[in-house]
Amino acid sequence: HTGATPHVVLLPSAGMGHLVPFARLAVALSEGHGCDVSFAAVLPTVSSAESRHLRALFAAAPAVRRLDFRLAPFDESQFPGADPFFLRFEALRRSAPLLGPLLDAAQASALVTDIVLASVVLPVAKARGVPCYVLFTSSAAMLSLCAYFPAHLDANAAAGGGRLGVGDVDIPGVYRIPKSSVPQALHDPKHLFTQQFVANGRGLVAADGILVNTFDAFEPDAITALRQGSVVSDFPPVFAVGPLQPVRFQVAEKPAHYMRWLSAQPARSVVYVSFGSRKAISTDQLRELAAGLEASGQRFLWVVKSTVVDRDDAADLADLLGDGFLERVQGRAFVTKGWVEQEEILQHGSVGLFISHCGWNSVTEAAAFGVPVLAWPRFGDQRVNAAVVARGGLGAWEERWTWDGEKGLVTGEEVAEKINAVVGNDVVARKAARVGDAAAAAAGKGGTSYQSLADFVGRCRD
Ligand code: BUP
Repeated sequence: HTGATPHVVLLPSAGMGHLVPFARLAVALSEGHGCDVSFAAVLPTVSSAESRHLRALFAAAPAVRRLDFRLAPFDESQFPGADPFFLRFEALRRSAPLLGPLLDAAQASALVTDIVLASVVLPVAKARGVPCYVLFTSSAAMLSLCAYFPAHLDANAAAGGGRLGVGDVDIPGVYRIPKSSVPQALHDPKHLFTQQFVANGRGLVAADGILVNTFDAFEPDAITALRQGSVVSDFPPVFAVGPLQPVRFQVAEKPAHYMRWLSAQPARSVVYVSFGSRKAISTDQLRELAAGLEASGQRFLWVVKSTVVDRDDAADLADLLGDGFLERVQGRAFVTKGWVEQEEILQHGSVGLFISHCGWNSVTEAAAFGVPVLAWPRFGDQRVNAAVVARGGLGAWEERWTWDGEKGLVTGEEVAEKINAVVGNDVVARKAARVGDAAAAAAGKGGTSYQSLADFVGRCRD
């Protein structure tokens, strides 16, 4: 694989939030930039959505080679009650040494590893002389937090005799991330996720470069600060390559039910509601949300997820949402528990607002299609991403709204009021459309993100 065609090996980790951008990167490198691409499939997957996505990727992009990556045995019982995705991150991290032979056999020109594996994979690649890049699957704001967080903890420990822990984080050159937006797990230094996050943050400086699924015009502060070395000095080059374009999967013979329903609704009239695939919602909050959607009087398409892992989801929608709800909203609403093709939904002209948990892929998809977002973040990086939505002009964020019930439930009344304030609001819609135009310009030939990816490929060629 020397000379003109670089061979790039991609190593994603668990969860759709990680698999989706890796699949998009695989296709962009293979079809858009003439690379040989190998894609590590880590088996078994945690969710059935991941299994389906892997199958669909290899069917849609036959040039992308599949590399099966078998994990070392891992005793999960040492982490009772841990999130199944965090457990998989840990199992993958412990299997990093097994990557060595895989890289040797592949004769890779470069490896792109998922951020959650960075600190353990980088040394393996380095030891073999394989350049190693990181794909950061969240916002540049979150990347700046990841890079700066170890220094924040060190400074607080020095100031408070090791007792202070996490506070508001003033990221040099970026902006302040209030303590309430710092991912909850990071407030506990002993948390498995915190240990991984800090190790990866410290390890990042050893990467040959970092790819981020964002674009210059959307997150100028964080991208500039990272590139100038204001966040961490001697930081590796940052390639803002987003929004990565959706993979064109083979089309189903018949459009899905919800797409047919969507096509029968007036332009920009539908509120699309989805809070991602990774965490259950309490029944009480679910019912307030239902009440709010009903009281708003708007049309809506709601994807309800009530379990952590989709394989466990047997609950009945009618039980979940309460007596008579589905009947009362019939006609103006489509409610489903199943997997939907979100990209297709967000591209559809009938959608006028996206109520989102602000998983980063969801944000980039809304940005790509200029759909206004009402941010209702839940956990992890989502509050940091919600701030990007609000700052970047993509939509609104009601910061008081949480999901932990700590500040009490968000009532149906509040939800309805907020929806009606943003849906059909011309100012909101115009600003979001401008973000969509900027996203298209960045990703198009000659745009900042296209050029960044070309620069990355150029380095793999050297
Ligand atoms: Br749910 C759902 N259909 O029904 P995020 C999600 N998606 O296409 P998350 C669907 O999965 P993490 C569905 O378009 C996005 O590309 C969605 O990624 C797609 O959030 C992806 O938005 C989900 O980053 O993952 O699932 O919470 O927490 O790992 O970021």
